[in-house]
Amino acid sequence: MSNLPRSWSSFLQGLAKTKEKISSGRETLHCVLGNEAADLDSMVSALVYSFYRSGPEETDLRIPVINIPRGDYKLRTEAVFLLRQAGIDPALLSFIDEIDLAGLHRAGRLELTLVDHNRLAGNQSDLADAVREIVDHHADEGLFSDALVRLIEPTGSAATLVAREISRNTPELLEKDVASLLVGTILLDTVNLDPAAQRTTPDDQAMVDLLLPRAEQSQDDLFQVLQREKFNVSDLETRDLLRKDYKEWQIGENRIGISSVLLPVKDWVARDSELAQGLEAYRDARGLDMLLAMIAYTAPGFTRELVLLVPEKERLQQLEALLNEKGLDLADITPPSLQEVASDLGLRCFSQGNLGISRKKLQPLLQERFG
Ligand SMILES: [Mn+2]
Repeated sequence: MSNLPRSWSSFLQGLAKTKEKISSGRETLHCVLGNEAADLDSMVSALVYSFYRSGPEETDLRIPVINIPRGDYKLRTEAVFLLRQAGIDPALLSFIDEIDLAGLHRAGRLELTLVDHNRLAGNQSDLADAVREIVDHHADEGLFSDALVRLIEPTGSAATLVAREISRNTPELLEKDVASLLVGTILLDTVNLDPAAQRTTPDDQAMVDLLLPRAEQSQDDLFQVLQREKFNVSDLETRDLLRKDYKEWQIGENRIGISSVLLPVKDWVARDSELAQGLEAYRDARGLDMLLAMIAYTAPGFTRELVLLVPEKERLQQLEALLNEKGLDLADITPPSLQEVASDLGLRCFSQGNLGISRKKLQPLLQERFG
């Protein structure tokens, strides 16, 4: 590689300066875009591949773009943790609501690298002409056959492919913080290289072996802390808890939203004295006829709870009847402090004795009854 990039710290400084010029400038920008789930792999691969492919001049900088709005960043708690540990200020990052990729493309100013996906999201398919490079570990959909770089292999993590490219060409770039970002991502994606998870390839193993000494961290410690942070919702308020893992369907005449939540009802109530109002605000903002929060946690045994918010009395009764008929084994645990407001709003909290009914299983039951 002739274009030896600068150091990681000067790359980050460059990003800070470039952010100001994105909208005002006239030059072509090369953006490195992760997928729209924006998990840790997408973020780290975009960041580190941008670093690797940036040249020494400010104009040769590649810009990582995180494919979610900035307001959603705090929901990716494991990424918040790992990037903070690597000393990255999230202000340096460009999120999808902060950079007008379509506008840049119309102005002929956009070049794109796709990482951690090889097909553009539906609402981004207009950007196809701008795609120059792809680094991904999903099944190859055979698109962009003219791309200058087309590195698509089924490794456990896209970060493995990024690490392998760097180690082959410019291994000196794999300094401590860069190595720790990459290896943390690979460990999380491969469930700590556990063969039982069937996500680990020899390349993942080889990159972990290469990166760990540079990251100066123990494999098990790093994996455990990331795994814990992934489920650490202590910084999230009710609205964020509801939207962290949320799906919505129109089923017959019902608009139905189901959140998966990791916090027991009693802890949730203790943390948010306005929980009922928070749930209602969330339901109202999305125009839902039914809001369900499916709660699962391990303390110490695996436990499920279910929160229903259905303002229309008849629909609430229909829903409860369906759930009982399908054997969810519900018992009312609506906290006393909520009872008055709960009956006004149509809010019920239950323990769910049947641990086998997840959101994936419940949705078809709703479809069958209300569709
Ligand atoms: Mn991935």
